[in-house]
Amino acid sequence: MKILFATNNKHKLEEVRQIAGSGFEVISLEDVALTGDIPEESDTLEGNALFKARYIFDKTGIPTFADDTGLEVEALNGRPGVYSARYAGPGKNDRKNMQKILKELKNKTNRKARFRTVIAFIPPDGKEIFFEGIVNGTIGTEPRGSYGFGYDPVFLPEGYDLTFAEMAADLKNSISHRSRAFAKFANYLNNNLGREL
Ligand code: ITT
Repeated sequence: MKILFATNNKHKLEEVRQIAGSGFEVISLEDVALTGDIPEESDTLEGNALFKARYIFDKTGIPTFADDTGLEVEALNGRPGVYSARYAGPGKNDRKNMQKILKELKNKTNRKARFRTVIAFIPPDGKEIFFEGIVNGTIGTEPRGSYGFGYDPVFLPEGYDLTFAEMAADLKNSISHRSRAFAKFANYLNNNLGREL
């Protein structure tokens, strides 16, 4: 079964390929020779995920999915949320984004946060399907660890004294927002599309 992942983030692609295992062939934008940023202008994760998936499906005709992910911090009223990629301003820079959050949370006792991933999938008939995955946790006081990407060094998932960036990929993938959303997606593919893709 071949599905196209509309992402320019190679860490996400690698994660999803590990999560998918051998059940699905996840092909990339590179495999279909599409380059360039896909615009993200919606004010919801659902809107951005759908736009990315639809944009690439319309160009390729291949069943396509995209994910949009946000880090939602309780004491910041859910920010950065859908603006996670550009939180510290234009130009994506993980370090600056994390520093901004740590500064805003300085002296705050409520450090609760969650990662939320929304996957949008456009199947062969062109309709739109969504899957959500959430992991709860807290924001640490300084970045720790070198695995993963994005905000992983400051996020400690519930039940662990480790940041996502201190976890080997297998452990992050067994509990992460993205793997939870992808598990629902894989279940849908197995139940609805069989081997026809
Ligand atoms: P695409 O849109 O091309 O898929 P992106 O990096 O722009 O890639 P998002 O808009 O979904 O992806 O990401 C929003 C931000 O959240 C961005 O700063 C990511 O680095 C970060 N992020 C996404 N998934 C994450 C994860 O699993 N762990 C830590 N940070 C993550």
